[in-house]
Amino acid sequence: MPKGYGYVVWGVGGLYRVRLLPACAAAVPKPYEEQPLDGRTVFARGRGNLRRGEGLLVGDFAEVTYDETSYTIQNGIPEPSPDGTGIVISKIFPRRSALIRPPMANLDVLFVTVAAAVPAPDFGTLDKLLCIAVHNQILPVVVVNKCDLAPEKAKEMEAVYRGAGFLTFSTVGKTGEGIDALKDWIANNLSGKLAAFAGASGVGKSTLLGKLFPGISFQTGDVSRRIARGKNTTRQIEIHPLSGEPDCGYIADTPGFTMLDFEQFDFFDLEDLPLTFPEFAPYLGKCRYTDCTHTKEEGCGIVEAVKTGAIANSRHETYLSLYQILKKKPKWK
Ligand SMILES: Nc1nc2c(ncn2[C@@H]2O[C@H](COP(=O)(O)OP(=O)(O)O)[C@@H](O)[C@H]2O)c(=O)[nH]1
Ligand SMILES: [Mg+2]
Ligand SMILES: [Zn+2]
Repeated sequence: MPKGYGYVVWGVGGLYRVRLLPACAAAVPKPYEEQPLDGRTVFARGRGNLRRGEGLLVGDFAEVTYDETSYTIQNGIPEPSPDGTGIVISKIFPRRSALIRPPMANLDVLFVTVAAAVPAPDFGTLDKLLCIAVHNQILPVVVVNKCDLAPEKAKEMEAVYRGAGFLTFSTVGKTGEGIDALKDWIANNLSGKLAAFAGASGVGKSTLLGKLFPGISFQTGDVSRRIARGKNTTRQIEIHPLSGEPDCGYIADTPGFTMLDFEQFDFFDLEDLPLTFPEFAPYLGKCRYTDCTHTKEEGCGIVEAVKTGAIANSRHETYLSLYQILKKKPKWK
């Protein structure tokens, strides 16, 4: 029976869509011989323990097995069955990352969007989201939008996050200023990868997505709002290929992943906290006390660095507040 490989790009109630890659795509395990449905996006159902849907996530890289009932030849071209008849997701490959909410596998890059003003930036939530990305091996990219509304503040934010080691872009979504640099980075760094935008409501995510990916029609309305309205809507996450190229990147249709979606989930334990602040790395292991909590100790390299300005005060403040939260978190899950 033919087998194909591709990304699960959509799923609802046990029915999925898989974008089957052509043989030349880098992600396809070799050796591989061309199959009738290569390059097509097909409906499919999960096999066995994948059937109930719990095992599969949008973003999964999957093996798909199909039989002769799964397509018909029309004008010499194999057309996949419109309802996924005969097409089964037979295997999922190990994930590069997995999030509980938003439920998504293999997210590689998270653009964390924040406005310089309107809404006023909430650094605690922004930093927490960056920690969650770092902890889950997802590359966070900071996008400071609405720079027109508060140029000085925007510069300051850019300095803080760039200084902390994050790739940082400044944009004015409304006019398109700064978009080209972001576009270039995306064009050069997302091949074969999956990216999403997150950020509080109103920071300009939809505006940016529209400018960055004019060919893709995203759903409107915030995911979190849809969750609030009805159940099971979280399954409607969709990932869009960025082009028709075999090794193209993908962008998740998440115009409204607000911070909240991530917040109660995918959190981590206290001992992991310092590791989620990239700018702490040079100091870790060098404090006077081996059990240093980096909150207020004498001889703490991190506390010292905050004093000299090498680490931004606002970042350390977030560290302190997350430290208090995680201290109360039970060790078991
Ligand atoms: N002044 C200014 N307004 C912006 C900018 N980007 C987006 N907006 C406006 O901010 C509002 C919210 O934008 P939207 O993209 O819907 O935000 P979302 O909720 O994050 O998707 C809209 O009225 C946009 O026109 C910007 O860079 N500067
Ligand atoms: Mg939006
Ligand atoms: Zn310390």
